[in-house]
Amino acid sequence: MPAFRALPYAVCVLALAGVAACSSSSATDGAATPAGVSSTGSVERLEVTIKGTTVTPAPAQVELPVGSTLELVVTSDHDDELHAHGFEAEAEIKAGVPATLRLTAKEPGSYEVETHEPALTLLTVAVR
Ligand SMILES: [Cu+2]
Repeated sequence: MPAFRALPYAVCVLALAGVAACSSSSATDGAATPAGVSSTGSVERLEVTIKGTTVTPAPAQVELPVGSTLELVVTSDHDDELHAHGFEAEAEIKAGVPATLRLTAKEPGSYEVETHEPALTLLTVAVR
């Protein structure tokens, strides 16, 4: 999905067009952009939905500059564990309840974010 990396900017452009305010933090928890990435300064937000073994949006690589933060909001239809390799970050997921994991990029590299039950790769974070 080559267009995926450009999403933060695409969303920003849309925001300028009046879809949503670029600078406003997502108080609506993505009701307007269920599968999108939006940018709030140095924090990017990505929402992922899991239904069984299906991950939406499809697993892709997200680029994250060193020093910026990715706020990952994961909603699953079952209880699970969320694990971000390299960031040493974990979160419990309760069925139907959005779980938020904040990943701050420190070391350049490529890191997988996954769930454990079942083992699914949600995305790869490429820190640059
Ligand atoms: Cu793991």
